[in-house]
Amino acid sequence: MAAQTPTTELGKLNVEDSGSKPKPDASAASNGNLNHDSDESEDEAEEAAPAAATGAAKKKKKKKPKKKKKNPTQQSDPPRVLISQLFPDKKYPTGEEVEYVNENRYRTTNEEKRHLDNLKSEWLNDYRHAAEVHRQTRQWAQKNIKPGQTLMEIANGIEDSVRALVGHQGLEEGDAQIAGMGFPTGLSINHCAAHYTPNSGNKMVLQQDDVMKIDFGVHVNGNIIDSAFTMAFNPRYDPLLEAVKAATNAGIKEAGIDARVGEIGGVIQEVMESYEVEIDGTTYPVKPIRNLNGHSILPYNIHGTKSVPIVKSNDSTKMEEGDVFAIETFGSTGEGKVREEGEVSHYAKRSDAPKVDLRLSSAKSLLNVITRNFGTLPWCRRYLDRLGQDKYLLGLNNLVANGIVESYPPLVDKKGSYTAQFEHTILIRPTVKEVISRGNDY
Ligand SMILES: [Co+2]
Repeated sequence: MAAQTPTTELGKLNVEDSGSKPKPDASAASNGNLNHDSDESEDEAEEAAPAAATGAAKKKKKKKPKKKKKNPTQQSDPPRVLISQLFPDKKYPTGEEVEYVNENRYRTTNEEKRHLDNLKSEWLNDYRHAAEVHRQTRQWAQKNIKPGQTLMEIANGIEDSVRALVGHQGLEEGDAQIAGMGFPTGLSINHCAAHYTPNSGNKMVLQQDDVMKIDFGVHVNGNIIDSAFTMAFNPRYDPLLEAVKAATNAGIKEAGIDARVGEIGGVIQEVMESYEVEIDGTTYPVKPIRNLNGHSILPYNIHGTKSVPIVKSNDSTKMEEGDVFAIETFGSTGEGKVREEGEVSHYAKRSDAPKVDLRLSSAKSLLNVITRNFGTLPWCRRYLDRLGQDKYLLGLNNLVANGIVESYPPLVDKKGSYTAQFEHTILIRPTVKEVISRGNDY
């Protein structure tokens, strides 16, 4: 999930368009169902086979072979098998471990630092668990998302997978805070860079020439994986996607203990600006979106206190041992600057919410629902719908106006421009840097 630069000189921006929310194309059929074949037959074939090999004594007993339901050993399509079942020892795969360099090189083998690592093994395992859910969900999504599908079915496909893989549907109070969505599935298209997800009734359909940023969070015990990628079906966008992927990886490489965030921004900018992309005969420089940032992550709190700019800055804040960061970069063929526009879908209760005596009873009761179900984790309107809430907009807007709930409107660059994003979560461990959400996809 993108962090906005705290400066609010957004008003000065004179990008002259309104109502630029991408419109659904009436001509495209919307029911491109997510197609998947089931591979359930495998287990049965295996169970039927070994009878002949067993001795006579066993044969007698085996008059009425009871069909034993074996635990699945591989993921289904769509993903519905608990990750904890696929890793019966409950040890989840390690992300990409990168050794520190220079004055931090000693850390990799240092006894004291290894001890510090071991003290947090449970936290680390929860984080790796969440990362594996993210990888398996997104790799299924990458295979199955096609033009013609509605954003609604794409978002539901991802969220149904995440909830099934952690085994928490989040329909009872408190359940969504054990494990599940770390924040809503952003499906931001073309000049929209971030924070778009369909609200109920949205009929938008993914188009062949769209560039879609897919940014979703998975958490286990409040440890949030924030990781995003970009999908396009027209190869003309490849250089744009390459630029942003390379810039994100450059930022990840620069990150480490005592690294200054402003300098990381400079490296990201340099890599991103070394690319250009030709679209319809016009060549565009790839610009970093300068008012979007990476950010630190805290338990149950997607935007921690530190920012990681994606352009050079004199912010000398340092990364420290124990920090968790979302390194995300955005590239654009437009202004390289976003502003808020369109209907809000993403919200979160502020961790520093003031104690306000709410006069509006609908706001009071909605706040209870939010607190009990999501705490300070971000959510979207669809999540209220699935809890059976309705007619909540007045109360919701009242909570936003009172500074209790923060709204995250869609963030857009100039109409007609294209934006891309790649993002990973990294752990600044005592011994190594772990790119925990790394996969063989990105
Ligand atoms: Co983020």
